[in-house]
Amino acid sequence: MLSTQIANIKLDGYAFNASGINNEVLKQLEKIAQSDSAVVMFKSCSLEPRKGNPNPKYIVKSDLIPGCTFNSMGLPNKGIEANLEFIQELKKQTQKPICFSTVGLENPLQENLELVQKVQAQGLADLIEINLSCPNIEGEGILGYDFKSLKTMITELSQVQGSAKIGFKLPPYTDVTQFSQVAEILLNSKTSFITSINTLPGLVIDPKKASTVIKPKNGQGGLGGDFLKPLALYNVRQFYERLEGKISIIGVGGIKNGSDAFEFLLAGADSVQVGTGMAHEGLGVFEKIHTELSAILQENGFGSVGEAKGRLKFL
Ligand code: RRO
Repeated sequence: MLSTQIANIKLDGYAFNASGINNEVLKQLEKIAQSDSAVVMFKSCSLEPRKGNPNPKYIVKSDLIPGCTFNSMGLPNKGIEANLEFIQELKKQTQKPICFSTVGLENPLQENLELVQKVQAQGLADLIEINLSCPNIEGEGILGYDFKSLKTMITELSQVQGSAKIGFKLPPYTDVTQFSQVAEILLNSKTSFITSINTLPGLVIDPKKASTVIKPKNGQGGLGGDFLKPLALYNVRQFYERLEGKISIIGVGGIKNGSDAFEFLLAGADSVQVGTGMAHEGLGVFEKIHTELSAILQENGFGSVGEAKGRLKFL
């Protein structure tokens, strides 16, 4: 049986569901709890319920982007009050750690503060992933690229201590100066974990129709899946080299089998999340990843996840 830890929270398994894929309502969350996912991860939640962007807003599979998904969901979610009830129900049904997810819109700091305080006051969640990287809010930039706001958000929000450890979901970064700046902010805060990376902003065009493929934001959205894996591995490794083992790292981007998960483990990820892999293969993907990863660890002479973590070889 594989096990790992995120900020001292023990996980039975290494992989769990990424936010945003079939985890918006209680029925879907219950199915995740019953699967081999190591954590029950929630859809990012705002203070008020939201319907999200106009359709079509989600491409699950297309030859235009093999192995990928593309979305501009626009944060559909049931709002904080309903989501707190979902946590309460799930706690009766599962021992698995629960990772809540919060997002702020017009006033991200204030709204996230209120959300995190409500979750901490309830005292049932194990982890809170604060989403600083949604690419799909009309008229708004990605918070994680505005380093001044990022510093304030990470510093203030990581201080709201309670039953849940606080972490941040980050956008894909591409330059060493970005990793250094973000790592410094994180190390000077009370952050327990990061999740790296969110979807990559992009534009998908269907040449046969000379058209975009989704409606919101003139066809721009977030790309997930196969195309992301090298970028996600790069992000995990860059943070692993800078965070001195003080902040746990959850890798996400293009993981669909045990070999992919092993690559993230070698890069330094404490755990991984699966989004597109779950959209394409369903909840069975977690058992598959765990079975395959166990075999790979054994073949390579590693007795545990911890033994292999970060043990990437260089030429
Ligand atoms: O709901 C979304 O449009 C969405 C979010 Br909040 C996010 O963080 N990442 C993404 O690809 N879509």
